Amino acid sequence: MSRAYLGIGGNIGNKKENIQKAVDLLKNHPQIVVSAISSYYETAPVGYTYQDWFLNIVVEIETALDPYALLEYCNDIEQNLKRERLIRWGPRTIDLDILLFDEFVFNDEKLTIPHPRMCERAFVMIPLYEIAKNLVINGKKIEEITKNLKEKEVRKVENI
Ligand code: GSY
Repeated sequence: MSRAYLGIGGNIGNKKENIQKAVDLLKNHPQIVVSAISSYYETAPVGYTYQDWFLNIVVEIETALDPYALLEYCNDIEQNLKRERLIRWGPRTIDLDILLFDEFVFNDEKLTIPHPRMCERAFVMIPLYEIAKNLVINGKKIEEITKNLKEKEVRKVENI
């Protein structure tokens, strides 16, 4: 079994319901066990800033799938939830990103692991740190990476 971390988020429609449906679809797969789920976070948009705030979480899974099969299943979930994404970096119904997959480091035309922009993104690192305090990413402790990110643009939602 492998351990992987996925970032999930969206900013179109019912954000919480879309994230919950994505988590349920992960749980439905016979070769995936969802082992930890972060809190929900309201997060300022990164990339294209003239759009609504996102709702984001990070989940930890145990899986017998290989990274490409996992990527395909994540894409299926996005299709299943009728993902809308009108412009690159722009608003979207749901997005599932593979952040980490065991200790793998690789990069090809389909998949880059660790996710290439994850360490700059508070909306990824803050929920990830909540559920995985001892990770080392690209040789750096998660604690160090996370403390340099702007927490003010990422608000943990207490009652959702
Ligand atoms: O890569 C994920 C999609 N995305 C997000 C997101 O999930 N949250 C925030 N806050 N900004 C984002 N920009 C993009 S692109």
